[in-house]
Amino acid sequence: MALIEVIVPDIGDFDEVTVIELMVKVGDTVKAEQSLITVESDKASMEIPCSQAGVVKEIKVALGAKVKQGSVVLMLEVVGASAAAAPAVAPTAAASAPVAAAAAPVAVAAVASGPIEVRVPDIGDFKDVSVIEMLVKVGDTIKLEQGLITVESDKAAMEIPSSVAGVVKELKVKLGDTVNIGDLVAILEGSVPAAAAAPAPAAVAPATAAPAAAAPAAAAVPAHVPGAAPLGLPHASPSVRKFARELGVPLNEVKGSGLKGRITDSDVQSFTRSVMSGAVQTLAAAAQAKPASGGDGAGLGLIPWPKVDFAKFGPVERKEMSRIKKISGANLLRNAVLIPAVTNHDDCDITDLEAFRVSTNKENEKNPNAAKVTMLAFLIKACVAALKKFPEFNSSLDGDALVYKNYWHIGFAADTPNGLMVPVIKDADKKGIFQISQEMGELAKKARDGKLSPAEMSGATFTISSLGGIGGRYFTPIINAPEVAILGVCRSTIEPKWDGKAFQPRLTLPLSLTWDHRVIDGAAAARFNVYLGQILGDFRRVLL
Ligand code: CAO
Repeated sequence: MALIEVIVPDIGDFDEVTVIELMVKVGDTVKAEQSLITVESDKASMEIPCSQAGVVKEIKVALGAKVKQGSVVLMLEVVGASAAAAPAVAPTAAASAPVAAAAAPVAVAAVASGPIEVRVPDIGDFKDVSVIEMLVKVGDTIKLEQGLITVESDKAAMEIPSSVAGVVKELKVKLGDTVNIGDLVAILEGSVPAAAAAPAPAAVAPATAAPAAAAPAAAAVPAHVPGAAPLGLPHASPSVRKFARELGVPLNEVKGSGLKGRITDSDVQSFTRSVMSGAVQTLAAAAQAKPASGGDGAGLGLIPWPKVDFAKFGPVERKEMSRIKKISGANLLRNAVLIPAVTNHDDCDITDLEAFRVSTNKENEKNPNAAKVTMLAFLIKACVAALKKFPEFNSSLDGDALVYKNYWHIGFAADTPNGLMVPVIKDADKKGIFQISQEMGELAKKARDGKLSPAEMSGATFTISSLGGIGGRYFTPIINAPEVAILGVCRSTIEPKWDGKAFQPRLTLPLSLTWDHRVIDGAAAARFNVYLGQILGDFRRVLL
């Protein structure tokens, strides 16, 4: 057993670095190569590993302390070593220490203007470092020394800057790639400044395998030292970044409790705990929830909803909205915001259909079991025929794909004392007008009585909203997502229609078809309305 000093190894051309994290404590048993502290300059963060296994007896540095090559980090009790072996710690440590400082500038293969290859410079004795961030994209105009990518080993994260200014023509690496010295990072169109043209890969000093070589190597190259983290990236050591990635924690949402706001392992752990307990929501989750919950417009980058003290202007009464109104309001808002919706208005002639409906109801007046036939039932049946002819109206978006449904469940908006509800006539294609009328009556009553089950309100492939019993001319209904279209109908009126010889009084039904422009084109929408009008004008067409 012997007590040895573990000292800061050769860290290239960094003079003094700040201790930003203590990764072990007194009493810890550490392995060889285990990281002891994280230090940071204004260009790089690095973990200082231990060159030998042992037990930490005393820590000689404090958070925020400045250290440099040779500073004592801690006292380590090692097995089988003699006190005389202590000084050997430093060089050994140096060999395995991060050498971000020794990194050369990004090397270029050309000296004239034109396409320039930008390669990974000498990054010391790091091998197979992972590309963890792309800092530029093709077409970007970049400045001299601007970071191109961030790479990470298990010991350090470094930004690879460009030694030339120019326009990125091609990126030769992607996220997750592993790169080594000399690998091609990007091809730039630009001109090489005189100072940067010299260090081509061949000119880069040898890797700092031995401590003696490290300092001269670093000194020999211009000062394009990879930085610790790109602008805006949260402060965290590579091991913390790795830990956060494994847990899927968005580091930029974690508040660091370490020095200068640095994020530590325990910050990541407590963030994870808060998310799991529901106390905190990640931004991604919040962004998804925002449209549904109404929000205040901030998530969309809008100015906040006006807050007015209405009582200042006159007497007011505040009433909480019904649960249904709150739920439907959130859904309507999401659908209105997220769907690029367009509404086509049209008219159709339902003179003969209305005459047929009235006579049918008259025939059944004496039959107590026969449901009253409604115009809406005919509309449902006519829509099924149109949906079959134009299947995209009966589809839903699923990512980049369209899901075409081979069933025709038609929802209809029902006005209830508690708010809008949309019961669904399932398999409307298989049902006759009487059955649809009867089911509609039952479902509408249930809706008004607040007795609809979730199953009776789900599965619609298309919705009709009829204001015919109330009035109005046209309106712009909001699509009931994930459906892609909705038909609004208003009150039919007698209109004069020119038959080629004279104006004839015709019962005219106003149609308002709203459709999702991601799925449906204007021409298809116009055709849908025309076809629907033809069916409603002569219902025998349903049989064709
Ligand atoms: N043109 C002229 N008259 C019409 C008509 C039309 N397009 N549609 C219905 N009518 C008549 C009916 O024939 C009925 O007259 P009679 O009593 O003389 O037979 C009367 O208007 C009442 O009909 P109704 O609206 O009660 O029945 P319906 O089958 O047409 O509709 C239902 C049922 C549940 C859809 C309806 O009651 C309802 O709630 N509509 C409102 C839907 C709504 O709120 N939409 C807006 C959604 S967006 O906020």
